[in-house]
Amino acid sequence: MNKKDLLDKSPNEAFRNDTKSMIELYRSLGYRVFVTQADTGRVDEDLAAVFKNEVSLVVGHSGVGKSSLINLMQPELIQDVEDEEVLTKGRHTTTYASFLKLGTGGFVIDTPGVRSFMIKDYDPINLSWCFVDLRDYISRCKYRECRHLDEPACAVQEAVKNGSISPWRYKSYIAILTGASGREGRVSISWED
Ligand SMILES: Nc1nc2c(ncn2[C@@H]2O[C@H](COP(=O)(O)OP(=O)(O)OP(=O)(O)O)[C@@H](O)[C@H]2O)c(=O)[nH]1
Ligand SMILES: [Mg+2]
Ligand SMILES: [Zn+2]
Repeated sequence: MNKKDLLDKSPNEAFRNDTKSMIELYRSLGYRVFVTQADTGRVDEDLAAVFKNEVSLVVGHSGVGKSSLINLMQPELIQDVEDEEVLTKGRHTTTYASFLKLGTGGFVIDTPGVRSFMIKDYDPINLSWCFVDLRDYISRCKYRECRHLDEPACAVQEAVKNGSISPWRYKSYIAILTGASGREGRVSISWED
């Protein structure tokens, strides 16, 4: 999570609390979450250590600071970053993927920002398996081909309702499933419509 400074100075308390809860949620699922600020000019040592001895790919929405973070790790080429922060997401600064050797160790592929993505030949069974927190439930659904969307006797929907699965994660799942990932926040849950 980059741009920590903007979070710290946000007057929106609900946004600050939600972001903190989301970081904790992802950590509880076993993901390593780094909270960074790329424009301090100093690299986060723990983050650089993740890249060392590996080939990594940096992916995320346009303007979040991917190239800025990579530039702190002494890449063989300095990547362009947006001159001034533009609030309207009308353009991408990085327009092609580049493979870079890092002075701090390892190789990285910087990619242009994504606005949304969709898995073209999605298969709900494979997709739901990619969500570690859905795995325990998917085999307990009544229907083997359950998409966990609006099917009856769905163990995943039950787990969301009783709080065992975070609604944020479930919304991420249905956003990708339905091809609405760019509007993730606006995906609604069928029983809450
Ligand atoms: N406030 C703040 N601004 C940042 C931070 N990191 C990067 N920025 C600014 O955010 C803007 C976008 O940064 P980029 O590194 O170009 O973002 P990107 O993710 O590579 O964007 P694309 O190449 O379009 O995908 C630039 O103006 C950066 O200076 C940060 O930690 N805090
Ligand atoms: Mg970039
Ligand atoms: Zn199901």
